[in-house]
Order: sequence, then C-alpha cells, then structure tokens
Amino acid sequence: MTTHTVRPDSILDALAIELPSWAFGNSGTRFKVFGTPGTPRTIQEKIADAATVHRLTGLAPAVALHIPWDTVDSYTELKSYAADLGVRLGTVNSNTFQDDEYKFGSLTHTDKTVRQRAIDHHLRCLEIMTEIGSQDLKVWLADGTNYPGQGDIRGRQDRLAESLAAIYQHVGEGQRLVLEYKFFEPAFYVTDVPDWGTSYAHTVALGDRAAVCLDTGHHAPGTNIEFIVAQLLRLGKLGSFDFNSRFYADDDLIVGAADPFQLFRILFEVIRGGGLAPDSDLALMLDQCHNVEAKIPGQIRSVLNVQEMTLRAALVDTAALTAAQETGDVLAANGIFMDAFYTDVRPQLASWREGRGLPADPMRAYAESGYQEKIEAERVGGTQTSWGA
Ligand code: RM4
Ligand code: MN
Ligand code: MN
Repeated sequence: MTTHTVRPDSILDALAIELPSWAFGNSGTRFKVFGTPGTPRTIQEKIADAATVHRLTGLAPAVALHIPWDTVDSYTELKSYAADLGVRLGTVNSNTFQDDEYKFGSLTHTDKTVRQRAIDHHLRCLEIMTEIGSQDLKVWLADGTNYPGQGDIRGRQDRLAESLAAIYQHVGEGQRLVLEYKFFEPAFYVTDVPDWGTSYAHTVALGDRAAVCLDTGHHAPGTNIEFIVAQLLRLGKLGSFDFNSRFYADDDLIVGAADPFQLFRILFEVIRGGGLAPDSDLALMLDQCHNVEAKIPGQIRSVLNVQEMTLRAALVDTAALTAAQETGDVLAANGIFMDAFYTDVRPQLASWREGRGLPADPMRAYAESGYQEKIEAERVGGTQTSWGA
C-alpha cells in the first residue's frame, strides 16, 4: 500500500461543522420520544452543549437555530451568550411545517393569505439573521400532495417560484437562501422540492444569493450522492450540506455511521470540487437526531466522523489517480482510491488535536469531563426541549 504524507493540514485547520440546536433536544419516532436526564430546556442550554462539543473537538464553531423552536426575546443577547461560550449562531432554519394553516402547503398554498404568512415567516427569519450575523436561511418545505389529482403539480411550482422570489428580494448582502430538497415525507405522492434538479432550477432563477442544500438523508436508496455533489459544485450551486446517515429513509442517524465509504466518496468530491478551499462558501452542517444514544457524545462522534473521512479523502494520491485514469488502468485507479479509504488516520488526528491543545480522544475527554453529571444535576424542573417544540 502506498502511504502519503498528510498534505491537507490546511484542510483540517479550516474544517468547521455547524451543529443543529435540535440535536441536543429529545427526539424519537412517532412511537415514542424518550426523555434523558440533562436534556436542555432552553436554547441557551442547547448552545452550552454545542459549545462543549466545540471545546473538545475544535470542529464545531457554530450552532444552527430553528425558528420558532429557538425563539427568544433578544437575539443580540443570544448572540453574545453564544460568543461568551466560544461559538457563534449560524444557519437559521425556517419552519412552515407545523401549523394547521399549512396543512395543504405553505409557500405553494393556493390561498394567497396562507402563502403570505409563510413568506412573512421567512422575512422574520431574515431579520433574525441580520441581528445575529448569520449567513444562511435554510428553507425546507413539507409542501406536497398525497394523491394523484390532489394538487396541480405545475401550479404549485409556479406559486413556489413566486413565493421564493418574494423572500429572495430581502436576502441581504452576505446572506444566502439555501433551498433543501427531499424526495418524500411528509408528502407521499408529490413533494414540491423533491430533488436537486428542482432546487437547482429555483435557485438559478433566484440568483447568486441562492443555492442548494444537500441533506445526505434525503435521497432514494441507491442514489449516487457524490455525483450530485460533483455536479452542483461544478455549477457553483452547492450552498450547504445537512450531514446525517441512513439505512432506510430520512433516518437522521450519526453521519458516517451507516456508510462510511459513502461519506468518504462525498468528501472526496467536495475536496475535488474546491468545497474546502479557502475561498469556498460551502457550509457543512449536521442535521441529526439522537433518539436512543447520548446526545452530546453523539454530536462529538459525528464531527469526528466527518473529520476522519475528510482526512482520508484528502489522502487520495490524485496525481497517481489521474495517471491511472488516463491510461485506462481501472484497477490501479480503484486501488489508489481504496488505499486512501482504508488508511487509519486516527493516530494522525490525535496528534493534530494535541498540537492544537485539544484532547487526543474527545469522546473519552467528554466522559471524563464531568459535564454530563453536572447538567444532569443542574437541569431539573422545567420542560425538556424536543424535536418539534
Ligand atoms: C427536515 C429537514 C430540515 C430540518 C428539519 C428539522 O427533514 O431535513 O433540514 O430543518 O427536518
Ligand atoms: Mn435537513
Ligand atoms: Mn431530514
């Protein structure tokens, strides 16, 4: 096996993965949401947990908000609260999927009043972004239909385009609208933004401040996600990632847990496409839930998985790979690719961490930190937060 010197220290130094506030709250399935001692009751407690992940890994400097779940009276106060803990507030996620009025759609609704309410919600999100200095408004819509004939597919696209344009007018300088797609659920027949092509078409029509958000769990089984990554980077329209992993549907499991090789292939295309270059504005985020596993270690494990696969992907000997590709040596090319994937980079990463004053083993450092015991003792009373509230 060929070994390669770690070329990509700069890639590692620049790697930043935003954490979703909702990953720290309770979550579950429609069957049961389990409570866990120490679960945050407020957005401040979620931010404190996220800051702990960052302190131990150096990888997670930002926390994404979901509005209205993370509504507060003063966002400027929340911003400085986060800054005091060493993190910043990141992506603002809009939410038009939990109100009765959105039963038949939000930005696509046939009723102009409902559409306007959904547009206004996004404008409020943009205001919050301005207050906290956040770059991205992430739009994921539950809009869609369950039965053939239920809605006018074309009409819904037209209304969507119109609503998005109304929001986009207010996207300020240094801000972006990222449009997330998902092939099904909660709608089971037509989803109004089901795939990257639809998201691409809408964001191209909007302009330079709009781009696609790729959630790794939002594709049909067998979809070649790295191809989508390569294509969108090539087109300059990959705005952000929601990382997670899946065995079946939108499982929101720990990234890299279900299919580490897929994560490797995705990150190889990210690097190949300049997504981790200094001038890149690609945003990496987790979108996960921890139903049965501990949440803070779950987030630590997640960012470490991304870091590990990033380093492995950066180890691909691209010069040798290109040579093998160009001479048609299929097996050599594949071998070079697999060599990097099979490289155990954990010792290298441990020393990278030590070199930066971070614990060599963040999982162990968390277990020994006493933080979990402290939050379990302190966070009594109140209502634990959970996904959707
Ligand atoms: C959706 C989508 C969004 C996230 C919500 C909570 O499935 O992935 O990114 O904001 O879930
Ligand atoms: Mn997502
Ligand atoms: Mn999802």
